[in-house]
Amino acid sequence: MRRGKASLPVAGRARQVAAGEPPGVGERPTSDPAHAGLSHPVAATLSRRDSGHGTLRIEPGAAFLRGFARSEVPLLIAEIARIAAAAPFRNMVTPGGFPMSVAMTNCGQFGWVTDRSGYRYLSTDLDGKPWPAMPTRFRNLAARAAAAAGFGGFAPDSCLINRYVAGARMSLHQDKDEADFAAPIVSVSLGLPATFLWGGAKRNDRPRRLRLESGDVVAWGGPARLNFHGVEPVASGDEACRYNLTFRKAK
Ligand code: MD3
Ligand code: FE
Repeated sequence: MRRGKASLPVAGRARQVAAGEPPGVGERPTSDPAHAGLSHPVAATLSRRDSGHGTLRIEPGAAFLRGFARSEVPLLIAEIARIAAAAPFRNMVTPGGFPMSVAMTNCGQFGWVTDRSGYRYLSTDLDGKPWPAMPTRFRNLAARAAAAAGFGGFAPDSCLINRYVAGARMSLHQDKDEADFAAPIVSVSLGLPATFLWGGAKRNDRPRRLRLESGDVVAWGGPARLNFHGVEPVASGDEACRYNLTFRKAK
């Protein structure tokens, strides 16, 4: 992925991005027969308008599943605590030498890391210890969400866990450190809400803004797989931090 540009110095200032509603947003329930059982990636449009639990908004390559993981948020956060006890969150350093404001750890066969040597997937943490196994609950959630978005058979080998304390952000970047862009990416938001930035194929495409709340899931693939995206600085609130689980097929 490359937070090449995703990462900013911890002290980095928020980047202002103009808000924009997606044009012609269509809201469709997951049960809509026109979108059930899709055998290939469809697409979804993201919108800040409330779509209600269990609905999808469709536009090429991305599906927004509001509240898809809501019922299991406490269990997911408990799993994160277990993983972090074995593989601690780190503010990893970009190749340019800047510590990221987002702290990260991983579980699964491969984990995304960065240091002065570059961005890459490793089977161990930077200290040489294998990543904790991906919990069955994580694996199942990712596969169910991908399937609901039209990406059947998703088998992630990597789960990056991002932790955003207030002020942490991720600037616009593409996820391109994976071997095969045919596989989708599934993102699960937990804890504090955040404003997600969803751009186009080019860095200069003006991003749309989408508020992601605890339990929301987004799946990306097909024509949207290499879109630029980022996260605005997280505001403080009722919870200590925001977590994002990012499921990928790394290799
Ligand atoms: C849009 N994390 O770690 S993944 C990342 O909230 C990252 O922490 C986000 O971006 C976060 O790289 C959530 C969202 C995502 C992932 C892949 C995409 C959005 C995407 C690919 C294409 C378009
Ligand atoms: Fe990303």
